[in-house]
Order: sequence, then structure tokens, then C-alpha cells
Amino acid sequence: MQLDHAMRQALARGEFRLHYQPQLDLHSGAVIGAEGLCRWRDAERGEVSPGRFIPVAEETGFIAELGHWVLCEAVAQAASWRRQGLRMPVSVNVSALQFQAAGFVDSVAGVLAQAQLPAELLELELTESILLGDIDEIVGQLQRLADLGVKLAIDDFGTGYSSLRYLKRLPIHRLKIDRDFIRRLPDDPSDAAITRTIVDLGRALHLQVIAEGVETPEQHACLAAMGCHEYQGFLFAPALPATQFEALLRQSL
Ligand code: G
Ligand code: G
Ligand code: MN
Ligand code: NA
Repeated sequence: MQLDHAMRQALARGEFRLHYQPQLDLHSGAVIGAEGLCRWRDAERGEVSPGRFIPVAEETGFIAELGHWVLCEAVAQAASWRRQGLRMPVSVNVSALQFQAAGFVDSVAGVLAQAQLPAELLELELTESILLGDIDEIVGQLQRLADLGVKLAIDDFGTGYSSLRYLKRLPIHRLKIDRDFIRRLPDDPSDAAITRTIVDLGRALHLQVIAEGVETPEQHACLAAMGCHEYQGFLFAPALPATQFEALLRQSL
């Protein structure tokens, strides 16, 4: 069976899962958020990595449906946590195709209303690829999302097309430093300079900055020294099923 067909069937059968990777305050170690990451185990193929199926979903357009499912799932999870007295913001990855689809802002508003989740508990992670196109239109759409109260982050920051001129105009609240810049810290002087520059840029523009892919105590210490306030990565935890995420939270309280 073609991968695209298998994905459609899997979604219809409820075989996708959303795992949650903790995001932490770098200084206190408190868990401050959860990034939802899609997982799929296929009967024939076994666990298929999103690095493989997301690009296919982007090519075939299936990402619109999958992305909608991810949004609904994450929002429902955050609403469930909230009913249990746990205030835990969730982030989801939004592909450019999904962002550009007609009615995207309305669908986000609809999903939040349906789950009765305050908009500020949802963050959308957008890559710089959404900035290709009519920039006034794009800023308008981002503004409508921001007006709902939804938080906006630029994912994989530093790897794409964003010009600093646009950055000033975008109603975003967070930059996510791509893990490619973090990987060789603290030894690589270029990566250290780039990371420090992004942290400083965030401070100057009053944006939160989160480092992705933090795996070692040395990387953590280096980021702390640079004044970075947030991180996620295997040093603390990979993306986990919701129940394991909750168990980890109880442990770390
Ligand atoms: O989950 P990682 O562990 O393997 O994800 C690999 C890639 O797939 C990353 O670039 C990540 O952003 C992307 N990805 C994972 N889940 C989703 C999702 O729900 N939507 C989109 N658009 N991308 C996702
Ligand atoms: O593109 P995006 O930033 O959404 O991708 C998140 C991806 O990074 C997921 O595949 C997630 O599993 C992966 N990831 C998260 N933390 C780490 C880490 O510490 N090391 C590595 N190698 N990958 C990570
Ligand atoms: Mn992401
Ligand atoms: Na990223």
C-alpha cells in the first residue's frame, strides 16, 4: 500500500497518536509547556518516523487533515489537563500548507471554543516557510490568530527565510532555536555565536527564546550562561505519551 493511502486509512482508524515533549524553564527546571509531536505505528511498516511521513503528507496535501487532527488532539489534552487542575500550555506544529488553507483561523477558533480552552494555552509553531508569499496578507492572518489570544512561535529559527525586517512586524511571542545550532555547543564557536545572537535578539525584541534539542549538561550550562531562559530536549525527556508526561510532572513537582 502507498504511504499516503496507509496514512489516510490510519487517521480514519484513529491510529495516529500525539506525544508530548516537555518544555522547561532553564533555571528552575519547571515544566512550562508541552510540544505535541505526531506518532504513527503501521501494521506493515512498524513505527514510521514523522521525519518520513510528514514530508509525504506535505506533498500529497494530507497534512491539512493530519494537522487538524493534531490541533484537536492537543487542544483536547490541554483542556483535560486544565479540568484536572493542571495549567499546561500545548504547542503544535503547523505546516505552511495548513496555515495557508482557507478558513485556518476560523478552524483554530472553532477547536478552542469546542474544547472550551483559553486561547493562551495554545501555541502554534510556524516555520519561516510560511513567510513566503504576500507578507501583508501573512501578517494579517498572524494578527487574527494573535487577536484570538493564541501564542505564536517561529520554529527552527535561523534556518529559513525570515528577514529581521519582517520579524519586527510579526505578532509572535517566541523563537525556537533550531537544534542544529545547539548540537555542537559549547565547542563550536560559530554555533555559539549564532545561538548567543538569537538569545540577544529575543531579549531586544521582547520575545521568549527556547533552545531545542538540548541533550547534554554542557549545552544546558552554555545556554544558561548566554541568558537563554527555556529549553527542550532529550536531556530532560523526549516526546512522551500523555500519561507518561503526567507521571514525569508529578515526579518533578
Ligand atoms: O517528532 P520528531 O520527533 O521526529 O519529528 C520530526 C519532524 O516532524 C519535525 O520536523 C517535527 O516538527 C515534525 N512533526 C512532528 N509532528 C508533527 C505534526 O504534528 N505536524 C507537523 N507539521 N510536523 C510534525
Ligand atoms: O521540527 P521540530 O522542531 O518540531 O522537531 C522536533 C523534533 O526534534 C522531533 O523529531 C523531536 O523528537 C526531536 N527532538 C526533540 N528533542 C531532541 C533532542 O534532544 N535531540 C534530538 N536529536 N532530537 C530531538
Ligand atoms: Mn516544533
Ligand atoms: Na525545530
